[in-house]
Amino acid sequence: MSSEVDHSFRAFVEALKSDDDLAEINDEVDPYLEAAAITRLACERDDKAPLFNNLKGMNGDGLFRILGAPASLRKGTKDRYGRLARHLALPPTASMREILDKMLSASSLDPIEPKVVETGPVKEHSLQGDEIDLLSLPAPTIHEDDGGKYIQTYGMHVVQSPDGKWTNWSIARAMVKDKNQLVGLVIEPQHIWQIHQMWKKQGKDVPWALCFGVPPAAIMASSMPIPDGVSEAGYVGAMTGRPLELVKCDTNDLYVPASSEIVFEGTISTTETAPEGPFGEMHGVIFPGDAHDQPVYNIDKITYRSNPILPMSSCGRLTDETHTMIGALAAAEIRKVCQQAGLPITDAFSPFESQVTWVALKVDTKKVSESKISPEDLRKKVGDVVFNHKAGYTIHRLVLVGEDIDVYNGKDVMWAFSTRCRPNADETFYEDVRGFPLIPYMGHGTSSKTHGGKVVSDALMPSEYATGKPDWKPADFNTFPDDVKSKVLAKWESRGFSALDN
Ligand code: 4VP
Repeated sequence: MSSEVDHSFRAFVEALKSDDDLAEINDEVDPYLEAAAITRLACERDDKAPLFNNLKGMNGDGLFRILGAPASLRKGTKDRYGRLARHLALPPTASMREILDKMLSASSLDPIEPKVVETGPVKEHSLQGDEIDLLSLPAPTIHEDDGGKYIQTYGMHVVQSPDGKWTNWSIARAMVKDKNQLVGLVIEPQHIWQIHQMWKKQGKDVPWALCFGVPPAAIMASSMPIPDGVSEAGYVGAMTGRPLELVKCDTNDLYVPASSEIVFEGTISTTETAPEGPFGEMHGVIFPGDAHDQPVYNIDKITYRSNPILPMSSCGRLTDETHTMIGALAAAEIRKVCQQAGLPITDAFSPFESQVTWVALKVDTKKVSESKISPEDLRKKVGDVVFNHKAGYTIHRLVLVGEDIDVYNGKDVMWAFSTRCRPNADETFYEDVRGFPLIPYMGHGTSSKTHGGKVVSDALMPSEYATGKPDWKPADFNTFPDDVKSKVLAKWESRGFSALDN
């Protein structure tokens, strides 16, 4: 690594430590629910990321430790997104807009292809054949009703199209099925599903690797719905400005980050399926007993560094990686897709308060008023673009908001939606588009599990369409006269109120 910045997962864990954002736990913790429960409470309280150094059942090489809540929130107002920022080597005070701009920056740059190196820390240890026994490793049980031990919540799957032109990196959940097998979700329209279909048509299993503890910029890209056919490795290289270092797998022709903590090498079956799930998911619930057949993953070899760390998302109710990453990164891609389609959208974010089922879109109301577009036409243009695009797959409500609304502030978005969007009259519904079956009202609701249930909700007021400006003033502190505000603020704390900067 010499004098260059170390982009490894291990360096990321060190950065959390130096930010005082790591709770190192050295007494023995049970991977059966206990580690997940600690992580869950940390997520629900925006507390530090727990690093479990002493897991019951670890093997002699320290296989493995667990880092919980790798990309959840911090308590502070100034460094709320510090853990995400550290994924991208940004200052911990980076705003969500700065984080998402960094993630989008690579979309307009030439890819920087990865560099192949001979070896790396991930090759320090290995297990093969009968030595592999996932049942004896401390794979976490994350929720009591989960269908299995979800060892894979934050690892990066590596698969390649049969022609070798597209190497896709993604996160998709998977649980332990047997000594050397996983079973996991491979669902349409995800890229891992698209590539699985290609191999299936050829009558072959999918060469596969699963890498835990990858460079954090890579896991961010793996969570983002970047366009079909774009390889995340080159995208990450462009984003960070330098090539990622990869090593070849020992048992197939795929390449994996050399600094990975743990790598599983093998295949995804295109013929064998097994019951998968249920799993306490990103929408904050689990339906006990709800298992479905999904492809089996076969593991031929495991390689790992000394004392490796398995990252884990104890996902569910707010706020964890499934919200900070799946929601936020879909919103970023939706912003880009809207802009590429020529729509007057300047910003996008998925409010946590919607359990990341909504995206608020900030509209350039000046442009809208100049164009004289009608509300109906604007809603339809936006809905047609987003709901027919893969980037909009997980999102069921788009809320159009004006310039006074900060889309990154859930209170602002809820205020606008609740008071400016008249139910039905200001909405355009979509029933003939792909829906997200994981949302409880889809997969376990009253109508189609896979289609519809989407809406564009217009929280722009008539004056914004006519003149580009509000014809109202908010009733809030900020709109008081400056001299009154200064007087109030000057004596705020001396009057016994809490400090203003938190
Ligand atoms: C982003 C899609 C998604 C699909 C499956 C899952 O378990 C979580 C998210």
